[in-house]
Amino acid sequence: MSEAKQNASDARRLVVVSNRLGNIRDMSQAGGLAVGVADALAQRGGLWLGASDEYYDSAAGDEPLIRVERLGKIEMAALALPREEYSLYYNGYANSTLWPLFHYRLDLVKHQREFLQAYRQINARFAKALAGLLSGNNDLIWIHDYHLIPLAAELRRLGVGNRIGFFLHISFPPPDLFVATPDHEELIDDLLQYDVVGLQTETDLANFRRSVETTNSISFDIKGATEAKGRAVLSRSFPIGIDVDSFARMANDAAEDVQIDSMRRQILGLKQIIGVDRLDYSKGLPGRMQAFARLLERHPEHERAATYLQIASPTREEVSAYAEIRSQLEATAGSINGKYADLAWTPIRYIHRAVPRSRLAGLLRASQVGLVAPLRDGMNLVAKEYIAAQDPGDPGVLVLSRFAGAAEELAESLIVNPYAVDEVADAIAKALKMPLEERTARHGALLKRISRNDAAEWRRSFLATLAGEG
Ligand code: GDG
Repeated sequence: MSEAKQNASDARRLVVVSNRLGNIRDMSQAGGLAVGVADALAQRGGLWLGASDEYYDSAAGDEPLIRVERLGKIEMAALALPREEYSLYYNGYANSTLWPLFHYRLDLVKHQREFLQAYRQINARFAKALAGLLSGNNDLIWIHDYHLIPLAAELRRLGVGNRIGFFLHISFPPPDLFVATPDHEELIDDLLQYDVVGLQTETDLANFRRSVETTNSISFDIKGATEAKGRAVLSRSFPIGIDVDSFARMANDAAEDVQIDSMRRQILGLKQIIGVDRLDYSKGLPGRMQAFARLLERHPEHERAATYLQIASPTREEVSAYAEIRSQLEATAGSINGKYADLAWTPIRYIHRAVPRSRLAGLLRASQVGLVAPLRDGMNLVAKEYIAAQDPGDPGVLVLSRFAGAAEELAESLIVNPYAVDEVADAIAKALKMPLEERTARHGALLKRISRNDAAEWRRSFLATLAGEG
Protein backbone atom coordinates (compact mmCIF):
# COMPACT_ATOMS: atom_id res chain seq x y z
CA MET A 1 0.00 0.00 0.00
CA SER A 2 1.30 3.50 -0.82
CA GLU A 3 2.15 6.02 1.90
CA ALA A 4 -0.63 8.30 0.69
CA LYS A 5 -3.24 5.56 1.10
CA GLN A 6 -1.88 4.58 4.50
CA ASN A 7 -2.29 8.18 5.60
CA ALA A 8 -5.80 8.42 4.20
CA SER A 9 -7.06 5.51 6.34
CA ASP A 10 -5.04 6.71 9.35
CA ALA A 11 -6.76 10.08 9.26
CA ARG A 12 -10.09 8.55 10.25
CA ARG A 13 -10.78 7.92 13.91
CA LEU A 14 -10.57 4.24 14.81
CA VAL A 15 -13.29 2.86 17.05
CA VAL A 16 -12.75 -0.65 18.38
CA VAL A 17 -15.35 -2.75 20.15
CA SER A 18 -14.66 -6.04 21.89
CA ASN A 19 -16.37 -7.85 24.71
CA ARG A 20 -13.58 -6.95 27.13
CA LEU A 21 -11.20 -4.01 27.22
CA GLY A 22 -7.49 -4.71 27.31
CA ASN A 23 -5.41 -3.26 30.10
CA ILE A 24 -3.63 -0.49 28.19
CA ARG A 25 -1.59 0.50 31.25
CA ASP A 26 0.01 -2.91 31.58
CA MET A 27 0.17 -4.87 28.35
CA SER A 28 2.78 -7.21 29.82
CA GLN A 29 0.12 -9.87 30.49
CA ALA A 30 -1.79 -9.49 27.26
CA GLY A 31 -1.78 -11.57 24.12
CA GLY A 32 -3.64 -11.79 20.82
CA LEU A 33 -6.52 -9.44 20.34
CA ALA A 34 -5.48 -7.10 23.15
CA VAL A 35 -1.98 -6.49 21.78
CA GLY A 36 -3.05 -6.18 18.14
CA VAL A 37 -5.78 -3.71 18.96
CA ALA A 38 -3.85 -1.74 21.56
CA ASP A 39 -0.96 -1.16 19.15
CA ALA A 40 -3.34 0.10 16.45
CA LEU A 41 -4.93 2.51 18.92
CA ALA A 42 -1.58 3.59 20.36
CA GLN A 43 -0.36 4.53 16.87
CA ARG A 44 -3.33 6.42 15.56
CA GLY A 45 -5.42 7.16 18.64
CA GLY A 46 -9.09 6.37 18.91
CA LEU A 47 -11.75 4.83 21.09
CA TRP A 48 -12.07 1.33 22.56
CA LEU A 49 -15.44 0.21 23.93
CA GLY A 50 -15.88 -2.95 25.98
CA ALA A 51 -17.85 -4.35 28.89
CA SER A 52 -16.86 -3.04 32.29
CA ASP A 53 -15.96 -5.50 35.03
CA GLU A 54 -18.46 -3.68 37.21
CA TYR A 55 -22.06 -4.81 36.83
CA TYR A 56 -25.32 -3.54 38.18
CA ASP A 57 -27.91 -5.81 39.72
CA SER A 58 -31.26 -4.21 39.19
CA ALA A 59 -32.75 -2.29 36.31
CA ALA A 60 -30.87 0.99 36.22
CA GLY A 61 -32.94 2.58 33.49
CA ASP A 62 -32.30 2.39 29.80
CA GLU A 63 -29.48 4.88 29.46
CA PRO A 64 -26.07 3.23 29.01
CA LEU A 65 -23.69 3.52 31.98
CA ILE A 66 -20.32 4.29 30.47
CA ARG A 67 -17.09 5.33 32.14
CA VAL A 68 -14.69 6.94 29.69
CA GLU A 69 -11.04 7.29 30.59
CA ARG A 70 -8.48 9.06 28.41
CA LEU A 71 -4.99 7.59 28.22
CA GLY A 72 -2.91 9.71 25.86
CA LYS A 73 -4.45 9.44 22.41
CA ILE A 74 -6.76 6.60 23.47
CA GLU A 75 -10.19 6.80 25.02
CA MET A 76 -11.23 3.69 26.92
CA ALA A 77 -15.00 3.37 27.36
CA ALA A 78 -16.19 0.76 29.88
CA LEU A 79 -19.87 -0.13 29.61
CA ALA A 80 -21.56 -1.36 32.80
CA LEU A 81 -24.12 -4.10 32.12
CA PRO A 82 -26.78 -5.91 34.15
CA ARG A 83 -25.13 -8.88 35.85
CA GLU A 84 -27.75 -11.56 35.12
CA GLU A 85 -28.20 -10.54 31.49
CA TYR A 86 -24.43 -10.41 30.98
CA SER A 87 -24.06 -13.93 32.32
CA LEU A 88 -26.77 -15.30 29.99
CA TYR A 89 -25.04 -13.54 27.10
CA TYR A 90 -21.44 -14.48 28.00
CA ASN A 91 -21.63 -17.86 29.72
CA GLY A 92 -24.84 -18.67 27.86
CA TYR A 93 -25.12 -17.74 24.20
CA ALA A 94 -21.47 -16.80 23.55
CA ASN A 95 -19.78 -19.67 25.34
CA SER A 96 -22.40 -22.43 25.55
CA THR A 97 -23.97 -21.96 22.10
CA LEU A 98 -21.63 -20.17 19.69
CA TRP A 99 -18.23 -21.32 20.99
CA PRO A 100 -18.99 -25.07 20.74
CA LEU A 101 -20.89 -24.59 17.46
CA PHE A 102 -18.02 -22.68 15.85
CA HIS A 103 -15.57 -25.31 17.12
CA TYR A 104 -17.56 -28.10 15.42
CA ARG A 105 -18.84 -29.46 18.77
CA LEU A 106 -22.56 -29.86 18.15
CA ASP A 107 -22.65 -32.33 21.05
CA LEU A 108 -21.87 -29.50 23.49
CA VAL A 109 -24.13 -26.81 22.03
CA LYS A 110 -26.83 -25.59 24.41
CA HIS A 111 -29.88 -23.81 23.06
CA GLN A 112 -31.96 -21.77 25.45
CA ARG A 113 -34.28 -19.01 24.50
CA GLU A 114 -33.03 -16.78 27.36
CA PHE A 115 -29.45 -17.09 26.04
CA LEU A 116 -30.39 -15.70 22.63
CA GLN A 117 -32.57 -12.97 24.15
CA ALA A 118 -29.79 -11.79 26.43
CA TYR A 119 -27.27 -11.95 23.56
CA ARG A 120 -29.43 -9.63 21.49
CA GLN A 121 -30.17 -7.32 24.44
CA ILE A 122 -26.52 -6.94 25.36
CA ASN A 123 -25.63 -6.25 21.72
CA ALA A 124 -28.39 -3.62 21.61
CA ARG A 125 -26.91 -2.03 24.75
CA PHE A 126 -23.46 -1.96 23.17
CA ALA A 127 -24.99 -0.35 20.06
CA LYS A 128 -26.77 2.34 22.01
CA ALA A 129 -23.63 3.14 24.00
CA LEU A 130 -21.48 3.24 20.88
CA ALA A 131 -23.89 5.39 18.87
CA GLY A 132 -23.61 8.04 21.58
CA LEU A 133 -19.79 7.96 21.45
CA LEU A 134 -19.31 8.27 17.69
CA SER A 135 -17.90 11.54 16.43
CA GLY A 136 -19.53 11.33 13.02
CA ASN A 137 -19.92 9.02 10.08
CA ASN A 138 -16.22 9.09 9.26
CA ASP A 139 -15.24 6.96 12.27
CA LEU A 140 -14.03 3.51 11.22
CA ILE A 141 -15.66 0.91 13.45
CA TRP A 142 -13.87 -2.41 14.05
CA ILE A 143 -15.85 -5.02 15.97
CA HIS A 144 -14.24 -8.15 17.39
CA ASP A 145 -15.39 -11.70 17.78
CA TYR A 146 -18.38 -13.94 18.26
CA HIS A 147 -19.78 -12.10 21.28
CA LEU A 148 -20.76 -9.17 19.09
CA ILE A 149 -22.05 -10.61 15.79
CA PRO A 150 -25.36 -8.62 15.88
CA LEU A 151 -23.70 -5.30 16.75
CA ALA A 152 -23.64 -3.88 13.21
CA ALA A 153 -27.32 -4.77 12.71
CA GLU A 154 -28.17 -3.00 15.97
CA LEU A 155 -26.11 0.03 14.94
CA ARG A 156 -27.76 0.17 11.51
CA ARG A 157 -31.14 0.11 13.28
CA LEU A 158 -30.02 3.26 15.12
CA GLY A 159 -29.15 4.89 11.81
CA VAL A 160 -25.35 4.45 11.94
CA GLY A 161 -24.11 4.49 8.35
CA ASN A 162 -20.35 4.29 9.12
CA ARG A 163 -18.02 1.68 7.66
CA ILE A 164 -18.16 -1.25 10.09
CA GLY A 165 -15.81 -4.23 10.01
CA PHE A 166 -16.05 -7.51 11.89
CA PHE A 167 -13.21 -9.89 12.67
CA LEU A 168 -13.96 -13.41 13.87
CA HIS A 169 -11.10 -14.72 16.01
CA ILE A 170 -12.39 -18.29 16.10
CA SER A 171 -13.01 -20.78 13.30
CA PHE A 172 -16.18 -20.75 11.19
CA PRO A 173 -17.87 -24.17 10.86
CA PRO A 174 -18.84 -25.82 7.57
CA PRO A 175 -22.43 -25.09 6.45
CA ASP A 176 -23.78 -28.53 7.42
CA LEU A 177 -22.81 -27.83 11.03
CA PHE A 178 -23.67 -24.15 10.94
CA VAL A 179 -27.26 -24.68 9.81
CA ALA A 180 -27.78 -27.03 12.76
CA THR A 181 -28.31 -23.99 14.94
CA PRO A 182 -31.90 -22.79 14.79
CA ASP A 183 -30.56 -19.22 14.74
CA HIS A 184 -28.36 -19.60 11.67
CA GLU A 185 -30.43 -17.36 9.40
CA GLU A 186 -30.41 -14.52 11.91
CA LEU A 187 -26.66 -14.86 12.42
CA ILE A 188 -25.99 -14.69 8.68
CA ASP A 189 -28.32 -11.69 8.28
CA ASP A 190 -26.40 -10.02 11.10
CA LEU A 191 -23.04 -10.69 9.47
CA LEU A 192 -24.27 -9.25 6.19
CA GLN A 193 -24.77 -5.89 7.92
CA TYR A 194 -21.00 -5.37 8.02
CA ASP A 195 -18.99 -3.78 5.23
CA VAL A 196 -16.11 -6.19 5.83
CA VAL A 197 -16.24 -9.65 7.41
CA GLY A 198 -12.76 -10.93 8.28
CA LEU A 199 -11.95 -14.57 9.00
CA GLN A 200 -8.69 -16.15 10.16
CA THR A 201 -8.03 -18.65 7.35
CA GLU A 202 -8.97 -19.69 3.83
CA THR A 203 -10.88 -22.65 5.31
CA ASP A 204 -12.96 -20.38 7.54
CA LEU A 205 -13.55 -18.01 4.67
CA ALA A 206 -14.80 -20.82 2.44
CA ASN A 207 -17.03 -22.13 5.25
CA PHE A 208 -18.47 -18.66 5.83
CA ARG A 209 -19.15 -18.02 2.15
CA ARG A 210 -20.74 -21.42 1.67
CA SER A 211 -22.91 -20.86 4.75
CA VAL A 212 -24.12 -17.56 3.30
CA GLU A 213 -24.85 -19.30 0.00
CA THR A 214 -26.68 -22.14 1.73
CA THR A 215 -28.74 -19.82 3.91
CA ASN A 216 -29.43 -16.88 1.60
CA SER A 217 -28.61 -18.11 -1.93
CA ILE A 218 -26.16 -15.23 -2.26
CA SER A 219 -22.73 -15.92 -3.68
CA PHE A 220 -19.48 -14.03 -3.45
CA ASP A 221 -17.43 -13.02 -6.48
CA ILE A 222 -13.78 -13.90 -6.97
CA LYS A 223 -12.68 -10.87 -4.91
CA GLY A 224 -14.90 -11.91 -2.00
CA ALA A 225 -17.54 -9.25 -2.65
CA THR A 226 -21.29 -9.65 -2.68
CA GLU A 227 -24.41 -7.56 -2.40
CA ALA A 228 -27.02 -8.32 0.24
CA LYS A 229 -30.21 -6.29 0.56
CA GLY A 230 -28.63 -3.48 -1.45
CA ARG A 231 -25.45 -3.35 0.67
CA ALA A 232 -21.97 -4.26 -0.53
CA VAL A 233 -20.24 -6.79 1.73
CA LEU A 234 -16.64 -7.93 1.42
CA SER A 235 -15.32 -11.13 3.02
CA ARG A 236 -11.59 -11.89 3.27
CA SER A 237 -9.14 -13.82 5.41
CA PHE A 238 -6.74 -11.86 7.63
CA PRO A 239 -4.58 -14.34 9.56
CA ILE A 240 -3.72 -12.77 12.91
CA GLY A 241 -0.06 -12.56 13.93
CA ILE A 242 2.06 -11.60 16.91
CA ASP A 243 4.65 -8.93 17.63
CA VAL A 244 7.61 -11.21 16.89
CA ASP A 245 10.47 -8.95 18.04
CA SER A 246 9.00 -8.06 21.40
CA PHE A 247 8.13 -11.70 22.16
CA ALA A 248 11.63 -12.84 21.12
CA ARG A 249 13.16 -10.20 23.42
CA MET A 250 10.99 -11.32 26.31
CA ALA A 251 12.02 -14.95 25.74
CA ASN A 252 15.68 -14.00 25.60
CA ASP A 253 15.46 -12.10 28.89
CA ALA A 254 13.96 -15.07 30.71
CA ALA A 255 13.65 -14.94 34.48
CA GLU A 256 16.52 -16.41 36.44
CA ASP A 257 14.55 -19.32 37.86
CA VAL A 258 13.43 -20.36 34.35
CA GLN A 259 17.09 -20.36 33.29
CA ILE A 260 18.12 -22.36 36.35
CA ASP A 261 15.37 -24.92 35.70
CA SER A 262 16.54 -25.19 32.12
CA MET A 263 20.19 -25.66 33.15
CA ARG A 264 19.18 -28.32 35.63
CA ARG A 265 17.42 -30.21 32.85
CA GLN A 266 20.42 -29.83 30.56
CA ILE A 267 22.68 -31.36 33.20
CA LEU A 268 20.24 -34.24 33.67
CA GLY A 269 19.93 -34.66 29.89
CA LEU A 270 16.20 -34.07 30.16
CA LYS A 271 14.30 -32.59 27.21
CA GLN A 272 11.13 -30.58 27.69
CA ILE A 273 7.92 -30.68 25.66
CA ILE A 274 5.65 -27.73 26.36
CA GLY A 275 1.97 -26.90 25.91
CA VAL A 276 0.42 -23.53 26.86
CA ASP A 277 -3.32 -23.03 26.59
CA ARG A 278 -6.43 -21.79 28.24
CA LEU A 279 -8.06 -24.88 29.73
CA ASP A 280 -10.58 -25.31 26.93
CA TYR A 281 -12.02 -28.49 25.40
CA SER A 282 -11.16 -27.19 21.92
CA LYS A 283 -7.46 -27.35 22.77
CA GLY A 284 -7.27 -31.16 22.85
CA LEU A 285 -5.39 -31.31 26.13
CA PRO A 286 -6.24 -34.86 27.28
CA GLY A 287 -5.26 -36.11 23.81
CA ARG A 288 -1.86 -34.43 24.10
CA MET A 289 -1.20 -36.11 27.43
CA GLN A 290 -2.23 -39.44 25.95
CA ALA A 291 0.13 -38.81 23.03
CA PHE A 292 2.95 -38.19 25.52
CA ALA A 293 2.12 -41.50 27.25
CA ARG A 294 2.16 -43.25 23.85
CA LEU A 295 5.57 -41.68 23.19
CA LEU A 296 6.86 -43.42 26.30
CA GLU A 297 5.33 -46.73 25.17
CA ARG A 298 6.36 -46.60 21.52
CA HIS A 299 9.74 -44.92 22.08
CA PRO A 300 10.84 -46.06 25.56
CA GLU A 301 14.25 -44.39 25.17
CA HIS A 302 12.44 -41.17 26.18
CA GLU A 303 11.52 -42.53 29.61
CA ARG A 304 13.34 -40.37 32.18
CA ALA A 305 14.74 -38.39 29.23
CA ALA A 306 11.72 -36.23 28.39
CA THR A 307 9.20 -34.35 30.43
CA TYR A 308 5.96 -32.68 29.40
CA LEU A 309 5.02 -29.31 30.90
CA GLN A 310 1.42 -28.24 30.33
CA ILE A 311 0.31 -24.80 31.45
CA ALA A 312 -3.47 -24.67 31.35
CA SER A 313 -4.73 -21.31 32.53
CA PRO A 314 -8.23 -21.22 34.08
CA THR A 315 -11.03 -19.91 31.88
CA ARG A 316 -14.86 -19.73 31.81
CA GLU A 317 -15.17 -21.77 34.97
CA GLU A 318 -18.88 -21.04 35.29
CA VAL A 319 -19.63 -23.05 32.15
CA SER A 320 -20.18 -26.74 32.99
CA ALA A 321 -18.25 -28.15 30.01
CA TYR A 322 -15.13 -26.42 31.41
CA ALA A 323 -15.44 -28.06 34.82
CA GLU A 324 -15.69 -31.43 33.04
CA ILE A 325 -12.59 -30.93 30.91
CA ARG A 326 -10.68 -29.87 34.01
CA SER A 327 -11.44 -33.05 35.91
CA GLN A 328 -10.77 -35.15 32.82
CA LEU A 329 -7.37 -33.53 32.40
CA GLU A 330 -6.43 -33.89 36.04
CA ALA A 331 -7.40 -37.58 35.95
CA THR A 332 -5.36 -38.15 32.77
CA ALA A 333 -2.24 -36.40 34.14
CA GLY A 334 -2.62 -38.27 37.45
CA SER A 335 -2.92 -41.69 35.87
CA ILE A 336 0.04 -41.19 33.51
CA ASN A 337 2.24 -39.90 36.32
CA GLY A 338 1.03 -42.72 38.56
CA LYS A 339 2.10 -45.25 35.94
CA TYR A 340 5.50 -43.80 34.96
CA ALA A 341 6.84 -41.45 37.63
CA ASP A 342 9.70 -42.37 39.92
CA LEU A 343 11.52 -40.42 42.61
CA ALA A 344 13.78 -38.69 40.09
CA TRP A 345 11.35 -38.05 37.24
CA THR A 346 7.86 -36.58 36.92
CA PRO A 347 6.70 -37.29 33.35
CA ILE A 348 3.95 -34.63 33.26
CA ARG A 349 4.04 -31.30 35.06
CA TYR A 350 0.60 -29.76 34.90
CA ILE A 351 0.03 -26.18 36.03
CA HIS A 352 -3.56 -24.97 36.32
CA ARG A 353 -2.73 -21.29 36.83
CA ALA A 354 -2.03 -18.27 34.66
CA VAL A 355 1.70 -17.73 34.31
CA PRO A 356 3.17 -14.22 33.72
CA ARG A 357 3.78 -13.59 30.05
CA SER A 358 7.53 -12.98 30.35
CA ARG A 359 7.96 -16.28 32.19
CA LEU A 360 5.87 -18.03 29.57
CA ALA A 361 8.17 -16.71 26.85
CA GLY A 362 11.21 -18.02 28.75
CA LEU A 363 9.60 -21.43 29.24
CA LEU A 364 8.78 -21.68 25.52
CA ARG A 365 12.42 -20.90 24.67
CA ALA A 366 13.66 -23.47 27.15
CA SER A 367 11.56 -26.27 25.59
CA GLN A 368 12.82 -28.53 22.82
CA VAL A 369 9.33 -29.30 21.52
CA GLY A 370 6.28 -27.03 21.31
CA LEU A 371 3.19 -29.22 21.32
CA VAL A 372 0.20 -27.34 19.89
CA ALA A 373 -2.47 -29.90 19.18
CA PRO A 374 -5.95 -28.34 19.39
CA LEU A 375 -8.92 -30.19 17.93
CA ARG A 376 -10.04 -26.91 16.36
CA ASP A 377 -8.58 -23.42 16.71
CA GLY A 378 -9.15 -20.15 14.85
CA MET A 379 -5.41 -19.44 14.64
CA ASN A 380 -3.51 -20.39 17.82
CA LEU A 381 -1.03 -17.72 18.73
CA VAL A 382 0.98 -19.98 21.02
CA ALA A 383 2.28 -21.74 17.88
CA LYS A 384 3.65 -18.41 16.63
CA GLU A 385 4.93 -17.44 20.08
CA TYR A 386 6.82 -20.73 20.32
CA ILE A 387 8.62 -19.98 17.03
CA ALA A 388 9.39 -16.38 18.04
CA ALA A 389 10.78 -17.51 21.41
CA GLN A 390 13.38 -19.95 20.03
CA ASP A 391 17.12 -19.42 19.91
CA PRO A 392 17.71 -19.27 16.11
CA GLY A 393 21.07 -21.01 16.58
CA ASP A 394 19.56 -23.99 18.41
CA PRO A 395 15.79 -23.91 17.93
CA GLY A 396 13.15 -26.33 19.17
CA VAL A 397 10.58 -28.01 16.94
CA LEU A 398 6.89 -27.15 16.67
CA VAL A 399 4.42 -30.07 16.50
CA LEU A 400 1.21 -28.53 15.22
CA SER A 401 -2.34 -29.75 14.72
CA ARG A 402 -3.66 -29.58 11.18
CA PHE A 403 -6.87 -28.22 12.74
CA ALA A 404 -5.24 -25.05 14.09
CA GLY A 405 -5.66 -22.10 11.73
CA ALA A 406 -1.90 -21.57 12.09
CA ALA A 407 -1.27 -24.79 10.12
CA GLU A 408 -2.20 -22.99 6.90
CA GLU A 409 0.87 -20.75 7.30
CA LEU A 410 3.26 -22.94 9.28
CA ALA A 411 3.87 -25.84 6.91
CA GLU A 412 7.49 -26.34 8.07
CA SER A 413 6.33 -27.46 11.51
CA LEU A 414 5.52 -31.13 12.04
CA ILE A 415 1.84 -31.16 11.13
CA VAL A 416 -0.24 -33.82 12.91
CA ASN A 417 -3.78 -35.08 13.22
CA PRO A 418 -4.57 -34.60 16.94
CA TYR A 419 -7.14 -37.41 16.85
CA ALA A 420 -4.40 -39.89 15.81
CA VAL A 421 -2.60 -40.30 19.12
CA ASP A 422 0.17 -42.57 17.77
CA GLU A 423 0.89 -40.14 14.95
CA VAL A 424 1.32 -37.32 17.47
CA ALA A 425 3.55 -39.53 19.62
CA ASP A 426 5.76 -40.35 16.61
CA ALA A 427 5.96 -36.67 15.62
CA ILE A 428 7.14 -35.79 19.13
CA ALA A 429 9.77 -38.54 18.87
CA LYS A 430 10.90 -37.16 15.50
CA ALA A 431 11.07 -33.64 16.96
CA LEU A 432 13.13 -34.79 19.94
CA LYS A 433 15.67 -36.44 17.65
CA MET A 434 15.76 -33.90 14.84
CA PRO A 435 19.31 -32.88 13.85
CA LEU A 436 20.35 -29.26 14.33
CA GLU A 437 20.60 -28.58 10.60
CA GLU A 438 16.99 -29.59 9.95
CA ARG A 439 15.77 -27.72 13.01
CA THR A 440 17.41 -24.47 11.97
CA ALA A 441 16.18 -24.80 8.37
CA ARG A 442 12.58 -25.36 9.47
CA HIS A 443 12.75 -22.67 12.12
CA GLY A 444 14.29 -20.12 9.74
CA ALA A 445 11.44 -20.56 7.26
CA LEU A 446 8.80 -20.35 10.00
CA LEU A 447 10.35 -17.27 11.61
CA LYS A 448 10.44 -15.49 8.28
CA ARG A 449 6.77 -16.17 7.69
CA ILE A 450 5.53 -15.10 11.15
CA SER A 451 7.66 -11.96 10.87
CA ARG A 452 6.10 -11.07 7.54
CA ASN A 453 2.53 -11.85 8.69
CA ASP A 454 2.84 -10.21 12.09
CA ALA A 455 0.33 -8.30 14.23
CA ALA A 456 1.12 -5.01 12.48
CA GLU A 457 0.45 -6.50 9.05
CA TRP A 458 -2.82 -8.04 10.29
CA ARG A 459 -4.25 -4.75 11.49
CA ARG A 460 -2.81 -2.77 8.56
CA SER A 461 -4.46 -5.04 6.00
CA PHE A 462 -7.77 -5.23 7.88
CA LEU A 463 -8.01 -1.48 8.39
CA ALA A 464 -6.97 -0.69 4.81
CA THR A 465 -9.70 -3.03 3.56
CA LEU A 466 -12.22 -1.50 5.94
CA ALA A 467 -11.28 1.99 4.77
CA GLY A 468 -11.94 0.79 1.22
CA GLU A 469 -8.29 0.82 0.19
CA GLY A 470 -7.49 -2.90 0.37
C1 GDG B 1 -8.71 -16.86 20.37
C2 GDG B 1 -8.90 -17.99 19.34
C3 GDG B 1 -6.94 -17.06 18.07
C4 GDG B 1 -2.19 -18.63 27.55
N1 GDG B 1 -1.98 -19.04 28.82
C5 GDG B 1 -1.41 -18.00 29.45
C6 GDG B 1 -1.28 -16.94 28.54
N2 GDG B 1 -1.77 -17.35 27.38
C7 GDG B 1 -1.76 -16.53 26.16
C8 GDG B 1 -0.96 -17.15 25.06
C9 GDG B 1 -1.59 -16.49 23.82
C10 GDG B 1 -3.04 -16.30 24.26
O1 GDG B 1 -3.06 -16.38 25.69
C11 GDG B 1 -3.92 -17.44 23.74
O2 GDG B 1 -4.13 -17.22 22.40
P1 GDG B 1 -4.54 -18.44 21.44
O3 GDG B 1 -4.49 -17.92 20.06
O4 GDG B 1 -3.59 -19.56 21.66
O5 GDG B 1 -5.97 -18.94 21.87
P2 GDG B 1 -7.40 -18.30 22.41
O6 GDG B 1 -7.26 -17.74 23.76
O7 GDG B 1 -8.38 -19.40 22.27
O8 GDG B 1 -7.72 -17.11 21.38
C12 GDG B 1 -7.54 -18.33 18.71
C13 GDG B 1 -6.90 -15.92 19.07
O9 GDG B 1 -8.20 -15.69 19.63
C14 GDG B 1 -6.43 -14.61 18.43
O10 GDG B 1 -7.21 -14.27 17.32
O11 GDG B 1 -5.61 -17.37 17.66
O12 GDG B 1 -7.72 -19.33 17.72
O13 GDG B 1 -9.46 -19.15 19.95
O14 GDG B 1 -1.04 -15.23 23.57
O15 GDG B 1 0.40 -16.88 25.22
N3 GDG B 1 -0.71 -15.76 28.86
C15 GDG B 1 -0.26 -15.60 30.12
N4 GDG B 1 -0.36 -16.60 31.05
C16 GDG B 1 -0.91 -17.80 30.77
O16 GDG B 1 -0.99 -18.68 31.63
N5 GDG B 1 0.33 -14.45 30.46
